[in-house]
Amino acid sequence: MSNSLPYSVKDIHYDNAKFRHRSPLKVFSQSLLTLSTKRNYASCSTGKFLILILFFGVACLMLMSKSPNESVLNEKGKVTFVGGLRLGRLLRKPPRLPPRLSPDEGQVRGSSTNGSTVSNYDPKWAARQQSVKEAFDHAWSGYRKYAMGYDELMPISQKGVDGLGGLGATVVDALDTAMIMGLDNIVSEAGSWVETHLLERIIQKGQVNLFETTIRVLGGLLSAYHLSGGEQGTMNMTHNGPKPVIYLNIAKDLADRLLSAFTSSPTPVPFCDVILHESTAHPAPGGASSTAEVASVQLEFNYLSAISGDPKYSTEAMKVLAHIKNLPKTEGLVPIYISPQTGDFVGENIRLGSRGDSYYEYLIKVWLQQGAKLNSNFTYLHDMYIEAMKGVRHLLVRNSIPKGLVFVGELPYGSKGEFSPKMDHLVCFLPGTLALGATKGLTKEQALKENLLSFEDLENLKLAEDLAKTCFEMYEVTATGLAPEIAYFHTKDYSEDGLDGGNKSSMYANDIIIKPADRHNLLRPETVESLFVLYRITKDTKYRDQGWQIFEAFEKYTKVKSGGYTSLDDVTEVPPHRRDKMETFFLGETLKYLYLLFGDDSVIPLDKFVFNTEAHPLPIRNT
Ligand code: DMJ
Repeated sequence: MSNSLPYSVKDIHYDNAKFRHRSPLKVFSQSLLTLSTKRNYASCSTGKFLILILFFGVACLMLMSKSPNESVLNEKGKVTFVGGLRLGRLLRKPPRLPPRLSPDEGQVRGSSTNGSTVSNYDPKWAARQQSVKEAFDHAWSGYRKYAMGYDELMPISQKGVDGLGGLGATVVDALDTAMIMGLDNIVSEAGSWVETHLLERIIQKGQVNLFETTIRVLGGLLSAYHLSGGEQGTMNMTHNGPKPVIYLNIAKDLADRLLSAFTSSPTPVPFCDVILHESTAHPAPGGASSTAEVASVQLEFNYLSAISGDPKYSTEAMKVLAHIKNLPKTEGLVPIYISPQTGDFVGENIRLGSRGDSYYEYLIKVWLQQGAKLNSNFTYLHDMYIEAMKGVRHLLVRNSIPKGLVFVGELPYGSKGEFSPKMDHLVCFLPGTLALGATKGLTKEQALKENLLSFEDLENLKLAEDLAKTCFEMYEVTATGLAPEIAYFHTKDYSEDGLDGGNKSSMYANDIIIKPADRHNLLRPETVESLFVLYRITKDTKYRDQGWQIFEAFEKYTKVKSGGYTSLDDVTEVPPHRRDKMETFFLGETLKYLYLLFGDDSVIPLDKFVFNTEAHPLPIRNT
């Protein structure tokens, strides 16, 4: 895996300066110079000394006239002419590894307390980023006061609940967010809980879901390992909490048990439930696993193999995708269930919402993680992704009426059945994934300049921007400014009266239909995730403004005074009825993406990291 993962543009320049390529001519003239200098020291006569000065002068002129206009930005951002530097460079010692940054420097460059580096610091966004950091602190303080060690906080009843198998999921999900925000006290608290309790829990606990445990707990541990400097040559984001190897060892123990989901199955499709203390696994009650679940554990298992040196994790996980490659699909789209017993898809229900979503996300992200074009073994993933997105555009994308919002619907009975204009909030991961897949993490401007965007990329980027608008309007259209769990769209074939979101002044009030059973909000991250990715890629500040508006609505309606934030029952009424649950992904994802959206682009750059589906950043392989 990656040996050197710079966190800021400034550091990339720094690295490049140290590892600059040296031409054979330079190497030759350098040794000649070194030799003559040595000789002259030995026998110093005036004649020889004059010849030496002459030689130096000629060498200088040759080098300066070769590239008079070549210039670089020096470390202070000033332009320096390279020609003038060359003599110095010839005499420079061979390149050596850059020194590890001191904790303070690391803070400024990678994860300063306000998260902004010098390059594009803007006080307005720095202040907003600070507000997100305070929100995270408030969320954590409620959790630690009332629910430390439980999976989730019930902020209104002020107690904890184990909804995910009892591995303290909030602690692990929140840990890398605290590292990125530079909240050292929280890193210490969470880290020391992990060190003291997590392994014991893993050894003792019973049933957990393979997918949820992988993306939240394993993913959180792996990110914490990386961000705390686990890989040699990379920078630490924190010096607090346990040593990185502690995270790695716990991750290995957990993954060894989770592996039973793969090894007990008669096909490459894993069972969905694991009994941790027995290291055994079994299928879900109905028999089938969710397609998104079995196909969204590969980033984590691949990275664990890379850092542990044991290929078994990656081998098992990648068999799933290689197997799915050969299954029949509908224009690249897949049903949301798959059977571990037969290895085939079950039913015909196609959607990009629950149980379907991250299948598509991981196709492109695993390809990116594995070095994309560097590694042709995984080209099939890119092909599957491109075909699927073509299928999305052809079969699932429609426009609402009267105002023409672009949305992604569902095919509950396959491509021959009726189209449903239903879109889960979960689908709002798609704009970010489409934009990332198009530019591979570069800015749009850069990708266009370098002529890197194919026709498919451009189509996908356009769809990304249209869908991001729709996802934002799902918030804007409600009385609270927060999105419902599910929206329907008014089309020529589908309409329902009197089910608007409660914000009569929204121009899309008649386009978006919100049914009573779908009006809850679980503090989900997908829209702010996409706003973050789109902002990084397009640099359009409207995405930041929209993110801020959403954050303010969370602050207004979901904040619980005594600590924590809560899910809501109904976003269409004010004040909304509160649900009493703070999901782990509010700390793991929602607040992390908002924080990054308002901060400097060089923190966790998108061409160096992929975020797993729970927002835990993992480095991209660069060899
Ligand atoms: C998270 O656990 C993950 O993002 C998952 O892929 C989908 N659902 C939640 C957040 O909404």
